[in-house]
Amino acid sequence: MERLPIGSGLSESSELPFAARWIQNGELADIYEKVVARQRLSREDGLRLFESQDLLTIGFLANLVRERLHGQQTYWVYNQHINYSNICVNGCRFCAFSRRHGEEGGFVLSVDQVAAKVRERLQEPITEIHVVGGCHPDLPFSYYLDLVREIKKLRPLAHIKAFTVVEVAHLAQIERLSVTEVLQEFQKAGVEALPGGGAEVFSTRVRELLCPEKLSSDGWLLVARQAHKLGIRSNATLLYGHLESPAERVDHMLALREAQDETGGFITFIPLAFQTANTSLSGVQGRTGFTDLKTIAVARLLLDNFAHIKAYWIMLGVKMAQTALYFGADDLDGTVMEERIGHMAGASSAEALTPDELQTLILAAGMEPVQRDTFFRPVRPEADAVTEPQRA
Ligand code: V47
Ligand code: SF4
Repeated sequence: MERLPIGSGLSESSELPFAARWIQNGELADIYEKVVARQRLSREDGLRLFESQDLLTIGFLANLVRERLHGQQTYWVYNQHINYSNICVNGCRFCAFSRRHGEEGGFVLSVDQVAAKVRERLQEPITEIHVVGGCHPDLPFSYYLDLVREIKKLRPLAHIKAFTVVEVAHLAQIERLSVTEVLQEFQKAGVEALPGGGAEVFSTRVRELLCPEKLSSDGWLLVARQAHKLGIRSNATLLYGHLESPAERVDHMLALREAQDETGGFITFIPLAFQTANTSLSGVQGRTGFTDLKTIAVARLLLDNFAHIKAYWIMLGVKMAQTALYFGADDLDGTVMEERIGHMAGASSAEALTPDELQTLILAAGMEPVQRDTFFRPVRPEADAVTEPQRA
């Protein structure tokens, strides 16, 4: 078989004879050729990538795709995370954040308390407010709508990315509304996108062990499709590094790829690295550096219809997230500012990074930082009016 040069599809100058020999004589040569020819990878290819210990080749392949799509551009967003409540009926075994109703440590922020958090940062040119919580047994729909309207009033120029597919389905259930009705009301109130949480791993085996109470994988995909149909785009996550097998990771990615073929509504894919502390899986040692980098890289290679792969520094740690930029990731998420889900489960990263810190990380990796909004449109702080009008 005729061997393709490294960098086919890229520039001549990206030919690397040593890397070419390494890859073309290696066990992943046929996958390399598919990647260069822009062919879709199969389930079998995904499994072989996870089985292989040739991490540098896997990273090289993922980086070919990343560079083809984004060159050296690496995205970050000026965002603020708000967790309005941690009270949840689901009790997922991997979650250290949630509490049952009435349990010590449970909280619900009032709309005024959420507004105060937004107001505290009005001087900063934040372009995205990310809002997630648990599945509260009886917070009324009006609370969620008031929350969104209040944030929108205070921050009319920011995008509101709020409530996972699981929260949306839960609300529909307790309010006896259709999912479409809930989504339409959210949309009218000011929700522009949904965060990607709640997908976990689509494997029924794992869900039965870890989150039997939670919306099923079919349900998750259905609600995401419904949101996309209404023009509400969303993210997609994979929680990895616990009881799931590599095959279950691959199948999860392929289910998302199929849904994305249909709707095109997913913005970015986010592998969430499992944090073990304070969970009932504390003893599980499911993650290594290889798992982190391979999962990002395999996602970049299998999810050929996703424009973006996020290295979420909160869960990965800053250094691993920076390294992941050479394993297929093109986005670091953002400033975040206050994070509970990972930190209550022992994440050792900071809870916030400044824009300078994010840009320094990207520059130190030899890449070009691009500030983006929720939909990955570039933000130029000097030119775009991103500082909100001041209100009392
Ligand atoms: O669904 C829960 C995960 C998710 C743990 O869309 C854990 O931009 C790791 O949705 N270790 C919620 N992960 C977070 C989420 C999110 C986060 C960042 C960006 C975006 C986005 C979305 O957190 C949950 C669950 O999968 N999670 N416990 C844990 N111990
Ligand atoms: Fe509830 Fe989400 Fe935690 Fe599961 S992961 S217990 S749904 S807050």
